[in-house]
Amino acid sequence: MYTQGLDQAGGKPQRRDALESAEQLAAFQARIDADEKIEAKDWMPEAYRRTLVRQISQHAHSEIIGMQPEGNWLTRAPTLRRKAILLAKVQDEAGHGLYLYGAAETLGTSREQMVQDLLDGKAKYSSIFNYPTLTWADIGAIGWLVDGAAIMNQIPLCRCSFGPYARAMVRVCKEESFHQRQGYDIMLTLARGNATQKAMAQDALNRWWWPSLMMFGPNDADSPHSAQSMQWKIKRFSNDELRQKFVDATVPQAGFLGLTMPDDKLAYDDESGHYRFGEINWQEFYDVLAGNGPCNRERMATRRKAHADGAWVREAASVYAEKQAARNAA
Ligand code: BYC
Repeated sequence: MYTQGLDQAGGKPQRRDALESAEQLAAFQARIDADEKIEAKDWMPEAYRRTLVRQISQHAHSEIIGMQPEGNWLTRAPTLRRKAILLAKVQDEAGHGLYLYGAAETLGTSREQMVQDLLDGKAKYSSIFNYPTLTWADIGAIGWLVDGAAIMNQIPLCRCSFGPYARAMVRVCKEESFHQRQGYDIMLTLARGNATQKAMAQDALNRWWWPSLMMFGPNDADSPHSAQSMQWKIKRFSNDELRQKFVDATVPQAGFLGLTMPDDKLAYDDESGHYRFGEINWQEFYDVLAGNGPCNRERMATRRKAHADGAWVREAASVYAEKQAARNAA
């Protein structure tokens, strides 16, 4: 649990928030309103710090767990070229996780603590990674749709008010855009292939479309954190705004592939200039968040095993660091 925000007062734990003055809070909001970047050592409200640790660490966990569905296809990629590309992509996701843990650590929570929160089931990761990758076309659909949704959400995060997060996102977004193109390239190859290949691409689109829309989070009216995060300019667009942008950008791409969106309510609305789409199955979303998606247990079991298997590496690295420090001191 994040404890840095707690003080002992009269023997009772008291949130530091209670000690924040109206002047401090107003001065902080004025900096945000003036589009100044907040840096790690600057004064910030404890609730702002907690929100960032929550969001950035969950984002980092998503990158790390997100390696699993695609890693599943590394040994079965159809060509050497596809395998090399997929390997590079999966390694990029590990890198994103590391930049993000680094950005979150500047807020005073250790990586060990954040990882422990994930392993203990206290911290979330993106719902999307609890779905299985059944065919090679799923790798195309993940790149096209999941990375496409991720970019839509992450480009505005490059302008997030917290400097270390915003700067980490610049590089992440560049890499995500390559990931999205490689996914679309797989889909294009399959869509232009024989009837079986085209059917595989359509099937992957059918299964990944709705979970991709869920990546943006609950509708604005049901999103407890949005209003405050928008006021602090952590979020620059609401969940529904980003979801709509994603739908508007992606529907024509499906048309170019000659694939059909699995939504009979999808229609272009001339008046608003947007695609209208059907109702998301929010029950499914909350079931996945509660740990009951198709692959939640498998994903966490794999992560716990990887963490346990890596214990000797962490131990060796810290003993080596201690030896170096002792040698330098001598
Ligand atoms: N899945 O008030 P809300 C990637 C949670 S990785 C799970 O709207 P907020 C990639 C939310 O955390 C993609 N949980 O929250 C990697 C909150 O729960 P807590 C990950 C979700 O934070 C490898 C509660 O629901 N991207 O790109 O204002 C390969 C209420 O929601 C989800 C990021 O993490 C979900 N889909 O907005 C390929 C981006 N949605 O914390 C690709 C950074 C909501 O109170 N994060 N929840 O227990 C964000 O932009 C925001 O945190 C969200 C949610 C838009 C996700």
